[in-house]
Amino acid sequence: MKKALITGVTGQDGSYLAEFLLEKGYEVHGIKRRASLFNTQRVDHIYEDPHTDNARFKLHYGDLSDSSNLTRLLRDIEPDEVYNLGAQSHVAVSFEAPEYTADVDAMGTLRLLEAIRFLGLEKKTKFYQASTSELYGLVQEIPQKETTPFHPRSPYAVAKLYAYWIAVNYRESYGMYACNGILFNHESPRRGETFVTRKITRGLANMAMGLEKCLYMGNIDSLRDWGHAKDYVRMQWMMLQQDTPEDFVIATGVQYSVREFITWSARELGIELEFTGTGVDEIATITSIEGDKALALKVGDVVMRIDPRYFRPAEVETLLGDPSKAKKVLGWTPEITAKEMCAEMVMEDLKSARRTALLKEHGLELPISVEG
Ligand code: NDP
Ligand code: GDR
Repeated sequence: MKKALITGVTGQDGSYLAEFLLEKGYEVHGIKRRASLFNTQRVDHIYEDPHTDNARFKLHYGDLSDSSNLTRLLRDIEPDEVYNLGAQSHVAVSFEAPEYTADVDAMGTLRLLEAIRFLGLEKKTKFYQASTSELYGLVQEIPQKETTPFHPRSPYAVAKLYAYWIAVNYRESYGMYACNGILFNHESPRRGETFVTRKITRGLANMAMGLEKCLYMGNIDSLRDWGHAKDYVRMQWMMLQQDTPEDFVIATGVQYSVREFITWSARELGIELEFTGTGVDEIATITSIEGDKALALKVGDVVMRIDPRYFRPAEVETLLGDPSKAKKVLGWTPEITAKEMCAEMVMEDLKSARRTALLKEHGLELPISVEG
């Protein structure tokens, strides 16, 4: 039975990847951080009581800032595959916490690679690094492919640039099977609430149920190439099943604006919007409502305003990936379109908003708004 170790197993991708590898028959080990509240919601459904025989999903406490912890875990588990998905992954937050982001996202990657080498596992353990389209930042070429020059635009992207190159360096220096998946934005109903797609689907669903008043957004002209996390974790595994390690761009090859994503999400709730005004004065107003999903809203309501607090000190205006190498070499193509994914996210958030509204009706107030 193959063994995999996933850092970031409690995150969006980690949870889908753990499910995927369990289905493939792997023993899956995941690193979770100590927190004062439970933080394993995304993997609770695959939790197995460690006291039962043959449990194949095992969680360990750990942190990418702690070399001794990582080394001990690698020594005990001796994994065939390591997926380094753990990171402070929010671009805007990286401007607030640049040093922490560098420690976890850049140095954390080095700590893992060095532990593999120190333990003499460099010929056994394959290593996947969660690299990112943010490396392209101020884009030098459209669409972006594996050979496009990098120009990172945030402390997050600069930290990930180090991680990218240290993975390449360990491959070239020590013959390690280490590779980078340069993944463009991918989302799902499990996406963190402060990333733009989820902020929109959750915010509009909450408004439909009368739980929130308005969405406050940053740069809605921003263009992204959005895919579904389920398609992208399949690709992470495929990258480690080759004879030689290589780096791949993973994207859909289609881009949309944040404004378009707001429009689609509203339509899933039967709402048509009109965008008026420019810059920080732009607003989105409801022009019609069909069906009974948005009971708490009415024509004329303003559901989106711009809040400059969500502008970034340096913005990545446009990202569009060229996944042709992944298609040619690995036979990978994404199966879920951005629009289908948006519909799934809105429906899941609507279900959750309905539950919250019901609890509220019975006197239980839950916190709603999330800054991001
Ligand atoms: P999430 O933010 O959903 O998950 C990040 C995971 O990292 C969480 O499990 C988090 O733990 C964990 N983590 C954070 N800090 C530490 C630390 N100090 N030590 C150990 N673990 C830590 O990210 P995604 O699942 O969306 O992304 C996975 C990876 O892919 C990340 O590295 C991200 O930067 C990268 N990436 C993501 C893309 C996307 O569009 N989703 C695109 C390209 C790259 P906790 O749950 O406790 O917070
Ligand atoms: P990104 O994702 O920065 O691309 O990083 P995010 O969803 O945060 O932003 C996408 C674009 O939307 C614009 N935007 C807003 N973003 C947020 N979060 N909140 C807002 O209110 C808002 N309004 C407009 C942003 O400015 C940006 O242009 C994600 C993360 O998952 C990274 O870890 C990953 O590496 C990259 O995708 C690829």
